[in-house]
Amino acid sequence: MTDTNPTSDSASGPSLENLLHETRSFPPSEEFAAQANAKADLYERASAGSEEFWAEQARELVTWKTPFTETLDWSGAPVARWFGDGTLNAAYNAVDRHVEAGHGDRVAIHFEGEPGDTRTVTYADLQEEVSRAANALTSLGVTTGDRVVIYLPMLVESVVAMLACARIGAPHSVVFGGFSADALRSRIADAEATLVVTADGGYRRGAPSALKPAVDEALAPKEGAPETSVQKVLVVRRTEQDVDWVEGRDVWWHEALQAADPVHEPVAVEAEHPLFILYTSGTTGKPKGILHTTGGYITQCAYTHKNVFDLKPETDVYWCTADVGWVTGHSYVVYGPLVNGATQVLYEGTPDTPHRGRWWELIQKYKVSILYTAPTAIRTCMKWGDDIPGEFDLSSLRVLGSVGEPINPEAWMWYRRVIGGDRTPIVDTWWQTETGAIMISPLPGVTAAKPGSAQVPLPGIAATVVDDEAQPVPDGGGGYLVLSEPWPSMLRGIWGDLERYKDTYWSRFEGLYFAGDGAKKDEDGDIWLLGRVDDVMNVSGHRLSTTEIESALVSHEIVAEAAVVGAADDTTGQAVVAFVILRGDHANRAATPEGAADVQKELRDHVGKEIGPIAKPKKILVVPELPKTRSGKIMRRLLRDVAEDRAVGDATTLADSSVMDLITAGLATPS
Ligand code: 6R9
Repeated sequence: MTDTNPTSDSASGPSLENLLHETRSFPPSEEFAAQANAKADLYERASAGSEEFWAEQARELVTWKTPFTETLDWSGAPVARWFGDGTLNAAYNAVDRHVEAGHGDRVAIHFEGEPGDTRTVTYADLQEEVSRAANALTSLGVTTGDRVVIYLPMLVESVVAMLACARIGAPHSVVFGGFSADALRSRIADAEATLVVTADGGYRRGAPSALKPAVDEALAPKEGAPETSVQKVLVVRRTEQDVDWVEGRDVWWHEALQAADPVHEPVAVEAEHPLFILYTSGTTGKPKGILHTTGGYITQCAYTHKNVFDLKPETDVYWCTADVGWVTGHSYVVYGPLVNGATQVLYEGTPDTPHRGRWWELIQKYKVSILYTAPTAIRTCMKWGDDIPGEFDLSSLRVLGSVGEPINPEAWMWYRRVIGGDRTPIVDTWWQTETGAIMISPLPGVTAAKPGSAQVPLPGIAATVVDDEAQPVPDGGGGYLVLSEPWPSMLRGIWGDLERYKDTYWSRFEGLYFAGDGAKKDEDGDIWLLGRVDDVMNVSGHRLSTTEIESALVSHEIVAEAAVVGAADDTTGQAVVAFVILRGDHANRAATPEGAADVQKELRDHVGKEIGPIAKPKKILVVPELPKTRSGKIMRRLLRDVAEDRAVGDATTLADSSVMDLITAGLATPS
């Protein structure tokens, strides 16, 4: 029951067939391949010796203050040192050098606020603003090595604050703007931050939503909690809501920047100087502060951003919809695109404000050519219907990316057909907060894409699937995803807890990084991600992947979204329980008990047909929404509570905490 080994015989049995027999294949068009940054020879160049390959990338894509002479020092494994004797500054690389190269007038950021206000920020503007902010931080007492917590909505200031920290060598720790005061307090305490950057509020779903009260609460004395390390709070004015003010502690961002010198000399730091700490939830309650350093991290961000998205900085308009509170926002809103000198869109709000076509309208308006988003967003748009994107001109798009969870083949096909006009390559990119940058992904001008599979490790990356004994599985086999060689943007540890770092990632298999994801290799050797190992269910001794049953459900025409959990079951160990959102009018069908029973039967039979009778959900619950984190991951833990008839656990990290009420209220009526 608790055995989550996805490698036993049953895993390779009929249950995975529908995923692994994907026969659709989308090779790049000749025109695309001919103009692509990455050609097939990149794989050969990388395998010729990955250390030299990475050194080459680091020299080509990054400007060093002191060039490095040593590439990798792995003698302190599992803590790597990359480019250890080099010095550089990440903000200089992201901003100043583009201005020095004559690109000061290039737009860095097209900002679009949710209410429709806009701001165009060139690289020269960004240089001035980041310099002022760096001087302001310094005058507020922040020095190299001090930690700064950033708790902001998606604003230009969020990017500026991160780069200002990088400019003075003060590691930032961005806490997602929707996290609670308690979550903020524990992260501030763990990082021992001395300054917090926040805002009065931000716009969300058409209304101002306050932010500063959470900071006030997080910093207020609390019984049993240590006294806060925070000396100053810098407050961006966005919504002009009334805020409480602590004299001597709180400072307006605009006043501090106005008073600051617009010129600032970036601090050259060692390649291994901490750039940021980003907290992710672990299996225990205490969040893990994932530590990233400077040289290797920006090298791999720039390398992947250039090759996976085929970025042409002079002509592309890039848009990654992730929030900066998530690692995707760090690597693919801030460091990757800016180090590469890209022009990008930054959007503050939600995709359905004021209407469900907002994203597509933005793509039309800014002629976005590269879009990077998450499967959950794609499935949501799919649910809203084809005619909404159909109203807009999306012909500027030329590359589409996906990240965050496995993308079901049907959602992949929809993304390509409806958003990509049946024309654009799709890159399904696998990586983690811990890996810092993309690790497994097709190359858009090289790889024939296969819907639903992240496919191949990038040139320079060593990823494979192993069994319980750490042996690589043959094609067709399943097991655990591991990384077998160090990579430049790998985490350098968990902040303040080296043992936990070793335990979590390096103790499962000797000498291999254990990612925590189940994976399969198909007959072509392509990698399929099957979700977290703890999302693998065991029903009557049969190994079933949540992802796979979800894909089967979503492939039925009446289903828009599905989430599957394994609920404890006296007889079968675990039982499959599915939560589904029906498409459009079909939702009405489930409104009566008879209708709901019909829908259930139809879907159970469908899963039985697609995967096999063993995978048929024991229960199928029709719901209006699914509980998701801000980064778009379904919180199966909460659904498991519902499935097992327990009180619903802590829902504070949900993007919308009212969703659980909606779900449980709907289920209270007999169906
Ligand atoms: C970047 C990011 C990491 C976990 C990872 C895996 C899942 C991410 C995926 C994917 C299948 C993909 N994941 N990308 N699964 N296909 N293309 O999401 O980082 O928030 O740390 O999550 O997300 O389970 O282990 P993070």
